[in-house]
Formats: sequence, structure tokens, C-alpha cells
Amino acid sequence: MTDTQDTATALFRELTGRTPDGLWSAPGRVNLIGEHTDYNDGFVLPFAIPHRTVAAVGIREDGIGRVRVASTFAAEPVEVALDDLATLFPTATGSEPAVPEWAAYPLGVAWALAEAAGRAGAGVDIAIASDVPVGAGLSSSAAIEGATASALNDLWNAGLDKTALARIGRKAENEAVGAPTGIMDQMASMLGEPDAAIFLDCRSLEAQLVPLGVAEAGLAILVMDTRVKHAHSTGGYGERRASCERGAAIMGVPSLRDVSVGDLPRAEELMDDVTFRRVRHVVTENQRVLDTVRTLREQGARAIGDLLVASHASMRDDFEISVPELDTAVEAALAAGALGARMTGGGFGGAAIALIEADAVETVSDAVNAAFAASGFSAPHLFTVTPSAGAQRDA
Ligand code: GAF
Repeated sequence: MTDTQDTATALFRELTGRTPDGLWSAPGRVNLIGEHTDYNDGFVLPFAIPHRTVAAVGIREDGIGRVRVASTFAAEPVEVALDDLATLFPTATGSEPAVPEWAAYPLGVAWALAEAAGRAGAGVDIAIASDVPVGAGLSSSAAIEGATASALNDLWNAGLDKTALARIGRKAENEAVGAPTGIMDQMASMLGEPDAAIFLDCRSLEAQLVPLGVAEAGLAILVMDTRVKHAHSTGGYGERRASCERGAAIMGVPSLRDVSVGDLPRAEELMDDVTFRRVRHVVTENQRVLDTVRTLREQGARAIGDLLVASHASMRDDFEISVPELDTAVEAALAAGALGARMTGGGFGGAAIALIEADAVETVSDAVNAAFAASGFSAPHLFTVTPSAGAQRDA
């Protein structure tokens, strides 16, 4: 058993006095490229990382129709009647979640899954443990949603497929937690495969696995978690989303997916500078995802560095979602020889990634640490990741 599986099992025992019916887990993700394109019906290219959330789950023996959830994130468990979930969620826009925020993820999944399946199953106990860094832009929330949804899908015999479970995770995030996110993170957490990234069309939800071949090319992917915490239920994320919707409305299209690079001169004439730059980021980022997929297939991972760098510049200058710590990480990694680097995830904090030579992990890490120290930033958390398996039943 992994440490996280052990911890979830021990927490379940503490909560219930018995062993769980099973263990289900789901990973966090790194997005290789394609940021803030998902809710614009565009393209993304994430992969699942080895860090996972484990849910130890059991049907309640007392036959009571309640769901009880405990987590290493919180001192106290939360217990709710299954029948009451529909009165707690959806959370009214702008209001606090009806339960503590950490519990809104698994309970929101229980609510959304019961709704999708047309019924809730028996009462359950759920104990959650995770080694996905929280607030680091690595989708710790999608990992909770994926593990919980996989468990309830099995224990309630709901028979839903992975895409349906990803939609349930997103619904929990949007309507129970109140974060207006897209579907990338949940799809990455559900569909991850070792050694491959997931090329996802967020309009059709058609997904293709793209072999990354990072290790074969003698390379590694370094995650540089700045430890600057971010949250998408407040502030900038929702504002960016609103700008994109405004841009699409001005262009007279359903979403920015329908705007191409060739349309940008017209967009610039029609809209204010800030809206135009938001639009330009999304439109060029969609193109960069397509270019990255083609480059990976034709030339391999060594050739994608410039696309990663261009993506970071676009997020920093046009979408304005970077922070000094992310820029410092990217610049220091590139100066130390990284082939490419960019912030990953929603921004306003969190992590950046660098594509580096496999034998340069220490050199690049030293350079990033030194740059953080020189700027007076707290030390970052640096580690390498390899593409890993998606949500699954572990035991
Ligand atoms: C966050 C969101 F949850 C995703 O849906 C996506 O929009 C991402 O930010 C930005 O690409 O991770």
C-alpha cells in the first residue's frame, strides 16, 4: 500500500471502526499546454501526475441514508442526509458553500452523481487522503472529485463512464464549491495514462492520447511549485472568463473556439485593448496546442520548448495571470538550460513546469532555488513528474 492509501484506510477505521469496502484513487494533473482554453470550447493537452487522492469508502452498516465524509484536510467529519444534498446544492451564486469548502467537493460529487444516475444509493462513509499539493495549480480538487466519483459510481452501481464522471466532478466544482472552472482537470484526472498526454477537444470532449516520450528523449519535466496559493472560486479566474465571453459576443460567435488567428486584426478593431489581449491569448493558445500535438507526433518532445515559452509569454502579457514568482521560476529554468518552461494551471499563483535534460534536474533546481532566494521569495517546492494513470479502483 502507498502512504496515502494507508492514511485513507486508517482514517476510515477511525471514523467507522471497520475496514472500507474499497479504495479508489485519482491523480492531480499538469497541463503541458492550453491554458484557459477549456471553458472557451478549445483545446488542452494535460497529463495525470503520480500524486493521487485516495478515497476509502464503505456502505454504512446502519442502513441510514446519510453520507459522512472525513479528510486529512479537516479536524472534524461532516455528515449530511442524502435526501438533503439537493437542498444544499447548487450553492447560490456568490454565497458561501453550504458545508465547509473541503467537504463541498466530495458531497457535491455525491449530489451530482445521484442526479446524473437518477437516484442516490445507500448511505456511505468516505475517508479522503491525498499527496497532491493543495493550491499549487495541480488539480488537487479534481483528484478528490475523481476518487469520490469513481467510488460512488461503483458502490451505487451507477454504471457511468469516465466522461460522465468528469462532468459530475466539474458540476460539483461549479455548483457546489462555486468555482467557475472548465472541464480540463476532471478529464485529465479521469483519463490519464502512463507516458501519454490527453489531447482534449473541450467542445466535443473527444480525447486522444498523445505519447509524450519525454524519458525516451532523455528529458524530464520539472514542476516548480511557487507555494503562492491560488483559489479559483474568487477573483481573477471568473473575471478572465467574463472577458472571454464578452470577446466572443463582440465577434458574434458562440465561443472563442470559433475565432482563428486570422480573425485577430478584426477583433482588435472591434474591442477595447484589455478584452482584445484576453481574446488573443485564447486564440493563439488554441493554435499552440494544435502545433504542440503535431510537433510531438512529428518531431518528439525535444522540439516543443519554444511553444511552451510562447505560451508563458501570452499568459504573462496578454492574459495577465502570472505572478512574479512564476515568471522567476520560468526565467531561471530557461537561463539554466531548460528547453521550455511555462506556468501551468489557472494562474495567480501555483506552479510552473520546465522541460529539461534528464541529467540537469539538480542544476536547474539549484538555479531556480537561487533565483527565488535572490528575489526574497520563500523556497519553491521542486519535483519531477511523469505521466501517470487516471482514476481507478485500487483495492
Ligand atoms: C483551472 C481550471 F480548473 C481549469 O478548468 C482550466 O480552466 C485551468 O484553470 C486553466 O487552463 O485549472
